[in-house]
Amino acid sequence: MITIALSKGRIFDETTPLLSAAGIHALEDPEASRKLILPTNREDVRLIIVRATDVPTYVQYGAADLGIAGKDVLDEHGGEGLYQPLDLNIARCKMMVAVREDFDYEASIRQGARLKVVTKYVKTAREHFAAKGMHVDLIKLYGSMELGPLVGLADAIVDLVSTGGTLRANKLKAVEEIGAISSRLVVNQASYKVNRPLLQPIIDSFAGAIRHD
Ligand code: PRT
Ligand code: MG
Repeated sequence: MITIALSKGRIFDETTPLLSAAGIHALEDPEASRKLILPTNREDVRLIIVRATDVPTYVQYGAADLGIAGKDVLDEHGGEGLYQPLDLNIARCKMMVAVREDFDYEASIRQGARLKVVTKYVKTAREHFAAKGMHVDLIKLYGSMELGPLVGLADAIVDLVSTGGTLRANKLKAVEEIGAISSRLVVNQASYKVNRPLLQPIIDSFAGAIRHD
């Protein structure tokens, strides 16, 4: 039995065509079902629905053979025990630094100000500012980072941006790009060795269905 770990929402939606290419179809819609284990048309393949940030953990410990997770999530996890054969080019966005529209980020850097930064991506943020030689105080949040600068919790946020609509709606502006983000296929390294005859055709089908645009 092959177990594939996925999160609901954009990753599930954008993975559906890749699964189809491998001849795998979920028998239930995860948005409608409360089931956490979804059977598929293939008796030897099941899907498990987990939080996006938990996907690498399920795969690392072998509770799932395959998983699909954002580069943002994998960078924070560290990727231990994971083989990452494919960039699936789905759920694309950018990791950005953003501040209030009325905040002069460049000037405060020039003045050597010690910025307060809220983020759910503490490792990514720490590495980014360290590489720039900036001293910042990082404050970990679990969501709605955009609120931080509006209520005086922080000067800046490190978060994902896709359309930019959330920043605009909250009178924030992006001031620095940390990197491009997309979702990757991750494979449990031990499972890959043992189950390669079953896994490789799925990986190859995914590879053939990646959209390069
Ligand atoms: O939402 P939940 O708390 O359950 O978990 P999650 O946010 O970890 O999962 P989900 O499904 O929202 O995101 C899964 C993956 O999608 C992330 O790990 C990213 O790799 C990828 N992704 C792509 C995004 C976005 N685009 C994105 N725009 N994840 C989050 N966002 C958020 C962003 O954090 C911000 O709050 O959307 C908002 C900005 O969007 P725009 O379009 O307004 O710019
Ligand atoms: Mg989300």
